[in-house]
Amino acid sequence: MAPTKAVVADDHLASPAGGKNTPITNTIPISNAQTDIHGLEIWEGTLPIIDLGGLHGPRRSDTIKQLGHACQHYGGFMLKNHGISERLLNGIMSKAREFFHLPEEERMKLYSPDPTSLIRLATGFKDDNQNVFVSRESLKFHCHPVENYVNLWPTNPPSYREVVSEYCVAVKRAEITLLEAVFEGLGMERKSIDQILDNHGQYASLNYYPTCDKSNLGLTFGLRGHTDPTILTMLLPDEVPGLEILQDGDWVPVKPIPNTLIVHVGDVLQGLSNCRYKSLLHRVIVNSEKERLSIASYCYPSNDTQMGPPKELIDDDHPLIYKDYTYEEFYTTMWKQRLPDAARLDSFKVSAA
Ligand SMILES: O=C(O)CCC(=O)C(=O)O
Ligand SMILES: [Fe+2]
Repeated sequence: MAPTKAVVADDHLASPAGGKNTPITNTIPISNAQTDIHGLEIWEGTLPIIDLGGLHGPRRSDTIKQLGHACQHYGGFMLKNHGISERLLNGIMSKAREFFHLPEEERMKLYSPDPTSLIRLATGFKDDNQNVFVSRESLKFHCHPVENYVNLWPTNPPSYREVVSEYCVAVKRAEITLLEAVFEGLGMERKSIDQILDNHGQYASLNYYPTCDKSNLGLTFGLRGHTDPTILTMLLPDEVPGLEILQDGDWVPVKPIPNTLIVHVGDVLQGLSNCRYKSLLHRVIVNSEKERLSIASYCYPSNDTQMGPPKELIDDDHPLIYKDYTYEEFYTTMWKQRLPDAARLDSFKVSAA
């Protein structure tokens, strides 16, 4: 079956150490971490820090439990020891920066308003209803399997295709390792990811947030509050803060940790887990001094994947919340309703029938 052509809304919207990637460890001491009641290390009061390396060895079952707690209580986590080398993290960030610093007419060659395009540049826009400007410019593209798409990618800046493909493959590897652990933690029958998610895909977005004039800061967002219509989103931020998550009714900033990814639970995992895990509501704010970049990798299942929760997750304490629906039905509905967040799943609730 052909891979799904997922549509990711504009305004929503390893095995570590495999292959030639050298595993990295955080050399910067994580001094602002505290511990929560589950014993998880929490970064600056925001998200737990998970060590992906813990899945390979005697700490595997503890790490799987930590992952489960993180997805259940926080909707996301900071991921260290993900197996993607520092060279590659810096490499993709530089390529993204070079791309967004190309002249506008060069970037605009990739512009398309069609969300089903296999690659497209999306620009900032004004939302007249809410009288706000959403300033993110992004280059979005399908990337798994990479050889099916790489020929559509820009050749300018030089080496763009090489570096971006290497990153996409490496982040996908980390994603699969994580997902296997997440599904195991949910107590789902041990099946391969391919069996659960069929011909799953990957979609990436290089995100660019220009600086904003001080006088317009109050009316400008990088991205408005949203959840991602994905299973998981793996986000590589640069060093400039800007991402905020909604926790207990407040927007709290997530400060980046060098060489560390930020992972969001997406709507699809909320549905698959019968709501044990909640998708993370997040937004991006801008500032007047420094541009910001981030690289998002979105993992989504094939069009035909049945998105209802598996039977192992249903019992008297956990009655069925979502009926069976396919991923195609989910994103078609999302696109039609243009709902910004996990409310997109509401029409698939058993009680909505
Ligand atoms: O740039 C960020 O920190 C977040 C990007 C994001 O939310 C997305 O691409 O869905
Ligand atoms: Fe997002």
